[in-house]
Amino acid sequence: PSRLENTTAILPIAYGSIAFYLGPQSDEYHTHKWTLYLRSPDPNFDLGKAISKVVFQLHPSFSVPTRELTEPPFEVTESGWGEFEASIRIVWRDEAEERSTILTHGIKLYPNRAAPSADPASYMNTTVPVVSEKYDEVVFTNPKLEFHSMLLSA
Ligand code: SLL
Repeated sequence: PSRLENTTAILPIAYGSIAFYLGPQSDEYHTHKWTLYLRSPDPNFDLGKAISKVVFQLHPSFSVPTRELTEPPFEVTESGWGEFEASIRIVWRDEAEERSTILTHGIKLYPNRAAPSADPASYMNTTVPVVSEKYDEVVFTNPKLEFHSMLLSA
């Protein structure tokens, strides 16, 4: 009954990965250090107000592939050797009465090479990270009144 009618609420989100090549500190299984994250593109909005937890699902080669975070920053930092597709499940706060949102993100360790002849120095670089970020908007249809007003408050 407390759902608003003919209303949509929109929550902008940004998610992605940032990866650094480890250079001389590399070993066979740890060539890169990366962070997979979910954040608000609006620095004044605290995503923690809307989210009860974020579950990051990593590749099964990680010893603990499921990582749950109940407060910001919603991110996981790891070291590894390969690119893979991770999933990010957002569980909204109970009072929202919304189904969870599932995102996927390909963790990118290597930059796009312009040409096969590209200088390896351009991707074997320990100071320039490889960033892959997406911007998206979660749409809540006929949201609960309290959830809607919370999303509108900065
Ligand atoms: C594949 N793309 O499809 C590869 C999988 C998995 C990467 C890459 C584990 C690190 C660790 C890691 O980096 N896995 O064991 O700590 O086969």
